[in-house]
Amino acid sequence: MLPMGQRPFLSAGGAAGAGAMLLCSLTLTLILLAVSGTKCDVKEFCAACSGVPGIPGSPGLPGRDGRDGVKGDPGPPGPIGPPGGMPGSPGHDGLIGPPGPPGERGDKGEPGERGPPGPPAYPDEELQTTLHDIRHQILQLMGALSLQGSVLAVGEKVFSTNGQVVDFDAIRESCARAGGRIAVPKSLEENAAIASFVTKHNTYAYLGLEEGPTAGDFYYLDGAPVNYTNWYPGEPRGRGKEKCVEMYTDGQWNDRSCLQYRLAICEF
Ligand SMILES: [Ca+2]
Repeated sequence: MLPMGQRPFLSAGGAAGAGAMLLCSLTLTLILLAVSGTKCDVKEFCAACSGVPGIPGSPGLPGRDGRDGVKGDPGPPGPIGPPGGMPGSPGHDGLIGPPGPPGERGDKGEPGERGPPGPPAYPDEELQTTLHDIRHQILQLMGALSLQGSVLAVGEKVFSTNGQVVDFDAIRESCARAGGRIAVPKSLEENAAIASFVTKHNTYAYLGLEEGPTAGDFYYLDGAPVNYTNWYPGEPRGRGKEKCVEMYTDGQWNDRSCLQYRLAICEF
């Protein structure tokens, strides 16, 4: 077989074009230089045979995304939104506050229902019976004495007379022996009760009063000053010589000697 480079040469002997003749001559020259051992300067060869520019290639595929950039600054606040949003749910109760000042006193309420009866003050039946009997006996005696006109009860006092007419000391002794003292009125009512005895017996009566060191000053037998008097007009005028006091039948008083005989009236 012949070398490939020899075929264009052999065909040149035919009817080839002028352009083909030029290209083939250049190729032949390169072949000859290579066979003969002559060094070929590539640079000189390339500069000499710069060809026609080729057709531009089609665009390549898009490249990969680059790395994320640096975070930018925050933007300005947006405009306030329109009102009318739904109200939120109620919050929790707060702490209990301090107690307030006391209120005004209210009106008095209606009385409650009566409670059940309590136990007796003295549950001792025997004692109760005794007290009942004593009360009954006292009422019996008061009734009997009142019928005789010798006892009068005024308030907490009981006045009584035995009808005897004796001097002051005898009356004082008789009353003390009976457990009482000679009667002395300390009010209008008591004076009237004593006066009723005096009127009934139609005689004067001594009262439980004594003249003190100063003439005209009379005291109760326990030394207390007199707080009620019913002197007859002008009395007392004994000027220290009438140490006792008698009651007239009209209930008025007169200072008098203690040695007269007067009705004995005691008080209990
Ligand atoms: Ca007198």
